[in-house]
Amino acid sequence: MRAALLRDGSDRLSIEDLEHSELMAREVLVRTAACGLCHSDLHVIDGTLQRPRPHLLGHEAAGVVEALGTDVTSVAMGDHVVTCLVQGCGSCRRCLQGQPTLCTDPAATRRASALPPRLRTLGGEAVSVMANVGGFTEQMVLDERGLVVVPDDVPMDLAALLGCAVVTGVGAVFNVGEVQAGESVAVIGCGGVGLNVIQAARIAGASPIIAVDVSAAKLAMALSLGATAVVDASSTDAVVAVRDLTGGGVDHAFEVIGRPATAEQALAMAANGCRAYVVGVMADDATFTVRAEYTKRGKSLHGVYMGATLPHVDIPRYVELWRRGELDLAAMVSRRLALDEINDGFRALAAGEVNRAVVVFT
Ligand code: CND
Ligand code: ZN
Repeated sequence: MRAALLRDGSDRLSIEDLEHSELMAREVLVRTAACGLCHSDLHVIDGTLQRPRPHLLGHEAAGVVEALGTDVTSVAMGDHVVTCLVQGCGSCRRCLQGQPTLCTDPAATRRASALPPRLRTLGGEAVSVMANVGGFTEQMVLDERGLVVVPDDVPMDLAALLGCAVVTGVGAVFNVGEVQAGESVAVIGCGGVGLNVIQAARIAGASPIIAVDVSAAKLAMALSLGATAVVDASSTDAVVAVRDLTGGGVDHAFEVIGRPATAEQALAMAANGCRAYVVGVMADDATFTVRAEYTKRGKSLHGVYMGATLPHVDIPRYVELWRRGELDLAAMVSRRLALDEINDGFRALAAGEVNRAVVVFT
């Protein structure tokens, strides 16, 4: 099967053939239909996140079930499925508390960490896999716990977004922020994930919803998806602007870029007693400063991983919001590409040209 691989010494993906070893008991072979390009993939390409290479990127995919391991019970042949980055073991303390995004044994479902390696190039090299998904390939093998079945009428290129951009952005608002009607929200970074934070804030009834970005096109998109005010951070001090618009700060400030400076901005934008959230991903050893003053002012900082999602609960809810016209998935996809156009897709993502670009397999 063809796949886009990230190799040592390169920031471009090469199209190569890979092979899976045979299915383990709880594994499922999925024919990939679509896989979105996320900035987290770019973080691996640019070295912000270190992963063993050769590496198969892509963690926001949808496809059709094509074969089943002997013990699989939760999906059937022909089912349309969305992949989950969150694949809790189901038995550690965090999973039992309903927080699989904080699972302490994520290797339980991790084919890539199995020995001998389960995914190889035709030359026999072991290939590691992004977030236990690895969607930039014609066929994926996933543990059944890492798949959510979706109705057949959800277009596959839109369904793919449910796997990351939607669960991360909407989950940050619903599951972590628990944003209430009438509360004020600022969103710094209005890309694929940030636009979903904005949509969820609108669905929750937040007001005002202030979108902050450096791109005029992203700010226009933010307005069309629910922002009530915009701040162009390329020409304005975003903290001053947000504090002015809200008379001293917002109830919820979401950082959705993955930069220390904008994480500090989120804390500065939060009103006294209110909360900042870091949704964006930074290098593990990146640091940023928390002014001691904020502790006196009762501010708090929340890390958000994968929108604290319970994929099997949340993804069906988000499908329902899409069906009712409340969650706009179509507007999120600005570009569809073939697998061998993937490097241009990542160039466009890095340049801020797309909300989401999605690889569509024929
Ligand atoms: P994308 O590149 O689509 O969006 C980033 C946005 O930030 C763009 O619209 C930029 O124009 C904007 N931007 C850049 N610099 C600034 C600035 N200084 N001030 C204001 N705006 C700026 O990225 P994405 O939406 O795919 O991902 C965003 C982050 O979320 C990224 O760090 C990614 O790794 C992370 C993420 C986290 C998780 C999770 O589970 N926590 C899952 N997926 C993605
Ligand atoms: Zn992602």
